[in-house]
Amino acid sequence: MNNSTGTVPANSYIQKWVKDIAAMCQPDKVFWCDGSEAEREQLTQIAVEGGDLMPLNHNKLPGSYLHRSALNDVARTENLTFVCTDRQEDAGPNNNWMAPAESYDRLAKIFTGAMRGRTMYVIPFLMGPQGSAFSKVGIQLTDSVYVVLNMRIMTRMGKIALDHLGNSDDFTRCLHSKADLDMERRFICHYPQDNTIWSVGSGYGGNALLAKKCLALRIASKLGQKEGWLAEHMLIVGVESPDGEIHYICGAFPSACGKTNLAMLVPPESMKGWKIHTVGDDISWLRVGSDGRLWAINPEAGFFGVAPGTSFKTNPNAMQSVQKDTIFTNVALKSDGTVWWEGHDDPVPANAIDWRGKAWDSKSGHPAAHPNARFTVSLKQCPTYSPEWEKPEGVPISAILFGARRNKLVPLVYQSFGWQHGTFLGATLASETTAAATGAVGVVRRDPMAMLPFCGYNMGDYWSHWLSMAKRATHPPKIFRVNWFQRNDQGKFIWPGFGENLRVLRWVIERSKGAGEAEETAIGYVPKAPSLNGDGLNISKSDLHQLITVDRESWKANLKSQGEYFDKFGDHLPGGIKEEHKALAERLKA
Ligand code: OXD
Ligand code: MN
Repeated sequence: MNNSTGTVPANSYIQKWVKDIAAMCQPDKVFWCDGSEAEREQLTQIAVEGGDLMPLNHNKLPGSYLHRSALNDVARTENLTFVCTDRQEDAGPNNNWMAPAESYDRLAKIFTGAMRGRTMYVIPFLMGPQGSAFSKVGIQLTDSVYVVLNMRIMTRMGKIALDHLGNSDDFTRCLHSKADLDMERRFICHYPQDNTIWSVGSGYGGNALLAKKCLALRIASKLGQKEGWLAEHMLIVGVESPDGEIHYICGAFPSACGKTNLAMLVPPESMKGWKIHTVGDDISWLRVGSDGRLWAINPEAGFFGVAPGTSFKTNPNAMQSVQKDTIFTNVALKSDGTVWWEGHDDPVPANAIDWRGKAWDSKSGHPAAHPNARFTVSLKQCPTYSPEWEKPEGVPISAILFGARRNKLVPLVYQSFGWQHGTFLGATLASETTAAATGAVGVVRRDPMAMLPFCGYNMGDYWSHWLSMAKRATHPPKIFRVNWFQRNDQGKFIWPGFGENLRVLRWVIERSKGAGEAEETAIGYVPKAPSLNGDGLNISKSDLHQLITVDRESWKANLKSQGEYFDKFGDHLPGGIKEEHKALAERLKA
């Protein structure tokens, strides 16, 4: 190819595809990435010269940079995200849908000539450990050097991916252009039948780092259905008890509900000898092992974490992770060339440059950092990083948590009666919305398995797939629902959360081993207070009681809204979910 930099891979499928896309997008140059250190330096320099990255104070934050996005491009745009299948019902009521031909046609018009005057980067990336049966390869083409540098942190990028792929055609074709960043011409389209993603008009993480939500969840969930595994919006954490036994737990929570915090929590003073091992904070791929258990890998290689609210008090391990080699997006810049956000340990700066690049002081009346400001950093920089992340077979999962933000109704923790009931607990997950997606914040929306924005096919079929796993997983993990977010009548959070969540994990592990005290209620097994209590928990008896009480009348009222939601899935709603809904109603009546 004329005017290209780097080594063209031998794989003829890649060569042909890149040639076709270049003919459409018409970049000035093609840059073939190899993932090397020298290349990182070169790309960083390009990004700094082009204004995509600003160097921070390298004495205080070595190797770290600030990126400011366009003002209209600060979160995932779910309303502009589509699953393009031949039949609309295969995308389901949970997805926006466009017919593939129409969508390719509309987007091709926007992509045509979109990279004129720009460089098109070719990014091969591997999702999952090298040599693992779990792993998948993608190739992303993009005109954003910021995207390349983020993908370099978030994935295993370059030669390692090409080596894994060899001469095969089996890779996800990911095309991305910022184009003109116009919301009217922004589309994030998925073509599961072609193993293809086209994203145009946004440079924001979840819209533009196509490895993450687009491939590792939307495309992968569909591949999982076809191939018999699960792609989930779940953290993976290893919990080691004082006697040295490690149990791995997966946890699904909607965006910005504390997955990153939970994945790297610090045990409280009162739980000496307990240790945490971080395998992942956002995405799990789960398969049935030959032992009948579920095994999980984290396909990613970094954290794309929410900065506001992160501090040495709330998440010391995240803070330690971002002391070097970090890309900060839409945080505030202090006069000493370091960064700040709402909830940071440093005092509110007298003045700063806000995320928009404007002078800011505490009287400005708006946050200095965008509420969805982010840090991108390698997993390996986390003090609790677990080398099990590299294991091709993954880690065996003892328990799955489904969590969400609910002021009232949902107890701190309860266990399902079995796999089918656990699937029902996931299917009925609902949460108050956050700033991670555009739209109103704080309204309750149903978010089954925390996958509503990320399930790449009909959610009813996805629940069937979940139910079918029980046939092959003879020793499946136990399933729990958790809620750290109950408030009292004064509007205050009742549960201290953060490190104290380990008390809940301790009970979860005991229950997974067939031990632990619980009370059987209409909604599931709820812990007895002493299982959570003990040294150092500064919480009144009545508050503790509220945390683990099942309010039958409120649950009865909730049944109707569950039923209305399920009705949307028509014939695709599996019998097992209907059965559980009916059984819950009967238990509540009894
Ligand atoms: C994320 C999200 O960035 O869920 O992980 O929005
Ligand atoms: Mn997420």
